[in-house]
Amino acid sequence: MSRVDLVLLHAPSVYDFRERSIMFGPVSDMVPSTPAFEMYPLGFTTMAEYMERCGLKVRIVNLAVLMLNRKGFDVEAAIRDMNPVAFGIDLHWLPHAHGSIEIARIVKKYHPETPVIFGGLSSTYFHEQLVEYPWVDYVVRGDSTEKPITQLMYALKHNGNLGGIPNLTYKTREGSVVVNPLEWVPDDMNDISLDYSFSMKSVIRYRDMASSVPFHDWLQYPVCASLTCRGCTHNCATCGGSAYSFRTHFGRKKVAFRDPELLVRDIAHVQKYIPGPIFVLNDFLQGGRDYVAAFIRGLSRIKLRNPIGFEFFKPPAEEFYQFLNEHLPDYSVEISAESHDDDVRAAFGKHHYTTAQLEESIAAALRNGCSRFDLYFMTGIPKQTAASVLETGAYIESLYEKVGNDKRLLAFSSPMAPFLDPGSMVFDDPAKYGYTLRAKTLEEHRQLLVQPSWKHIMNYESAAMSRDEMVDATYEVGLQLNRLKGRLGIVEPDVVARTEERIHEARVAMQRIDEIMGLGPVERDSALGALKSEFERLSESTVCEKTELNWPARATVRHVWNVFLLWATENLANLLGLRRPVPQPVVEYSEA
Ligand code: B12
Ligand code: SF4
Repeated sequence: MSRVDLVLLHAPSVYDFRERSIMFGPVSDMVPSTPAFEMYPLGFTTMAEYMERCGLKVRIVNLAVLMLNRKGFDVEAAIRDMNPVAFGIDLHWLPHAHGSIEIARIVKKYHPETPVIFGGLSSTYFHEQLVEYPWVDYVVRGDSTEKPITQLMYALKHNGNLGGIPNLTYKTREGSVVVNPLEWVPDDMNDISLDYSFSMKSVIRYRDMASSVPFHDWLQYPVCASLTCRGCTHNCATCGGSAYSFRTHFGRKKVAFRDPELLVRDIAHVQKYIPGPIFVLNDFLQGGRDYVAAFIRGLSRIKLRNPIGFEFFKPPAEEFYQFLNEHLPDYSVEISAESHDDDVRAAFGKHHYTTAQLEESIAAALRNGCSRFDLYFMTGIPKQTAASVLETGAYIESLYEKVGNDKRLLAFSSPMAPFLDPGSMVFDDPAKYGYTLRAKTLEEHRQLLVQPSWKHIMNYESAAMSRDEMVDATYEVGLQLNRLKGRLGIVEPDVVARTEERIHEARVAMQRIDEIMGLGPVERDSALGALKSEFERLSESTVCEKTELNWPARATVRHVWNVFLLWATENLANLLGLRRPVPQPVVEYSEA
């Protein structure tokens, strides 16, 4: 097999999480990942698919999943045995600040001459600090790097000129840092593709399923994402993906949409091979009436059978749910209301709807065939006090009463943790929103990540609620919701009992860590080390069972047959040395 051009590596949040004793807490309870945050960015798939179309060979290696799945997996040996033209590492989510930089160090240890390229939103925000690390050569900035990274790869392979590559930050041989303009910010998402058959072909080609699964339990719960747009029209104060953040730090002045026909094509591909639910990320209602109609009618045209879920940034009206119900056999909805209190939600930046409007929308969805309505709340947001958080349980109980205790409604609450997003309005001006930052630089965040508990790791403190209050309120709401779901028969009694027990134990463990922090360094390390397995057990599915988040999936003979066909054609192509010709996007580069 010919040499791979680019290996994209995804690190765990904390590199040596298997050895360290850290109580990560409920930081990843609302996402499919474990606290290692093993899910790689969707952008790995869009970049890899684009580069392959341009004739480059790209491989995704999810080191975090490999480390989770195999206790003895030797990261250094695996990296040593790779030999690509360049390595790419994501530092998209700031919680990877420790793992990503450590992986870069290991890459340079075994391959000192091989270029190391970073990218992602956090890399963009901290690009100048990032290239100061001796193990990082390039940062490709921005939210759309498919084209600039292809240009960079051409330049690296053919000794091309780096000066003309947009969005690139790099170190010269003499060690000075060059920052090219952030000019590549496309107005639409039509040149790229979130094509899951690309990932499947890659599994077949490298005979390696374990390296490219998106997260730990993906094979049990094969959820797929569909992306309507890049950017956001809203301005939530703590969000690093807000309109403000995109404008100020990522060069994006307006939201870039994917053409609805292309979106439908992406989803048709998923439905061919994968039985899992499809989650449409980023509220497509932001695209306007015509966009919405074209997308939903398109899904009806392909006779979508997979369950499909939509995220909405504000509660839709009844006519819209009627429209969904007419066209889709199985749809679900997700809204992050953050707080039941209108003032708190408004302070967060979601002043565009009230709790009363939200309630009307939930009732309308449930009347119009919605399979499931997930409602999310968050602790740690502006103006939110512990007392306000503690009202959540009673509020949700009253909400259930209003919808006749309908079990299709599922409410969750989680903390804003471990970090307040870099590049958010609060991060950039904390005092204005009543916050103090406990870390500002990339290195400070890297150090925070190896603190003993999520309370010590958090990068902020709100004037309205101390970190101790926040930890306590988070666990208390977890208990309230767990008991409520038990009473309503939404969660089985044995699961309710297990969750209750886990939350109690987690609270005790947090107190124990505070006591341990009062000891001298040697006793402290040994006392924390003794609690390692306890911490691991109490940091997964803490405030609810992760499976509660899952939508149903059903595999059919048709999926098995289509995967077999793909396997057969891909293997034949590999055997005969054929790579099917594909249209090449125009990517220019200049000789040095
Ligand atoms: C979709 C989404 C998710 C999905 C993730 C799907 C996925 N696998 O990517 C879910 C819901 C699971 C999720 C989870 C989380 N998310 Co999120 N998410 C988003 C959202 C809404 C959209 C992202 C998107 O559209 N991506 C588009 C795809 C195609 O591009 P991409 O993946 O970003 O990749 C491109 C670039 O970033 C860059 N790039 C990325 N990696 C690399 C690597 C290299 C080498 C290069 C060159 C380039 C590069 O190039 C790519 C191609 O153009 C944004 C908010 C927003 N408005 O943008 C938040 C956002 C990215 N998420 C955020 C956070 C904090 C999280 C969590 C940590 C929350 C938590 N505590 O659980 C987790 C982490 C999950 C994990 N790793 O396990 C923050 C990140 C802030 C920060 N800088 O740290 C954001 C900005 C806002 C927010 N608070 O939600 N998230
Ligand atoms: S949290 Fe707010 S600003 Fe951030 S992506 Fe969601 S709606 Fe947009």
